[in-house]
Amino acid sequence: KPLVFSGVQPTGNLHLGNYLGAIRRFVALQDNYDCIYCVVDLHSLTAQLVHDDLEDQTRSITAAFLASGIDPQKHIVFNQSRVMQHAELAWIFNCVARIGWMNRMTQFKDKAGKDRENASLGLLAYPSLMAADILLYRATHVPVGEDQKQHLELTRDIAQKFNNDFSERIAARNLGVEMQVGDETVNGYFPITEPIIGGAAARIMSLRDGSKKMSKSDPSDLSRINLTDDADTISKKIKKAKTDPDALPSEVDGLAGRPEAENLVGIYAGLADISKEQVLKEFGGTQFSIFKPALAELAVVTMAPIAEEMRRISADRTYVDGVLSDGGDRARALAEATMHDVRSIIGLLQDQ
Ligand code: AQP
Repeated sequence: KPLVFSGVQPTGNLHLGNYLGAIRRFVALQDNYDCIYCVVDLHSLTAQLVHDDLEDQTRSITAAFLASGIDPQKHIVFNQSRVMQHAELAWIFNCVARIGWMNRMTQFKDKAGKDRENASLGLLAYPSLMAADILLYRATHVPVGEDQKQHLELTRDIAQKFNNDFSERIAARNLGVEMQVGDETVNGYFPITEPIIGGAAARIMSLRDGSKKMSKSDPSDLSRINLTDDADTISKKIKKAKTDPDALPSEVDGLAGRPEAENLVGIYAGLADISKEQVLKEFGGTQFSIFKPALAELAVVTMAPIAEEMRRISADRTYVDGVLSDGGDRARALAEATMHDVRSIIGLLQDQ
């Protein structure tokens, strides 16, 4: 059965990129898939070990999931560290994946910066833990922003190598399933997960620099719209967003070489759930002095109810903690079933 897994790190204020690129799509997938949505707190240690308020950050991401419309009863919402099988499978994948694969990850290069020798080993191994998150539930689909595409390809490589390396042992235990990989039908234990990426909001850029993605860790708060920003702050940030002096073009091709204009059109399209073409049909020829207020109004109308609901849910800490505890119990049961198979496939002795 198709199963969706995705996660968000509790590393700071959620922003419009996280919402449009990921969380909003999590909500939309609930009708057609079984979904597992995770606050990936172990991942948040990779770039920064000591956090002042990791517990509250974890609760806040959970509140954002719930406020956006994720149903924790029909689906599973939990924080990663409650289910220790994530770390266990990540260790096994550390032994499946090759160092060269990790060294090629652009996110590692970006986040490690020039002083690579001093980056944590966890930052290098991040994609291995991400593969474990996904494959622990044998998830078939993963909705993410475009920045995660390379990590998902690596997840597929890890699944494929595990399936190949252990093919005889998987078959001997009758644990394989037939699956389609490209044109080939293969038998394996782990699925070759499909990313769900795309649409106008797959990559929302910084409001201050159209060449950088909108990010929680950008030091400038003006670079992003936070999920918790009030109406005035949203309007101010959009007003101050970097643009060029020209009017909006009527065709998408006309956005080429205009990253800031393209970004604002993409944000509008994402918020209104329409294509960039449709936005330009309405606003082609319009100056930013007209387009920006329209965008600000749409952002406020879309985001304000979520912020309000987040505040309401966050006030009930017992409820939020209960969701995570219950979700953790349900996730653990699924995760342990997978790990039992994996230990058996590898030959790690365990009670039968
Ligand atoms: N700018 C973005 N546009 C579209 N999608 C985005 N995502 C992140 N930024 C954008 C998607 O949001 C989900 C959760 O991201 P994450 O918090 O787990 O990790 P991240 O990609 O590292 O997010 P940030 O905001 O950039 O955090 P920091 O600054 O801590 O690195 C993912 O699906 C991601 O693709």
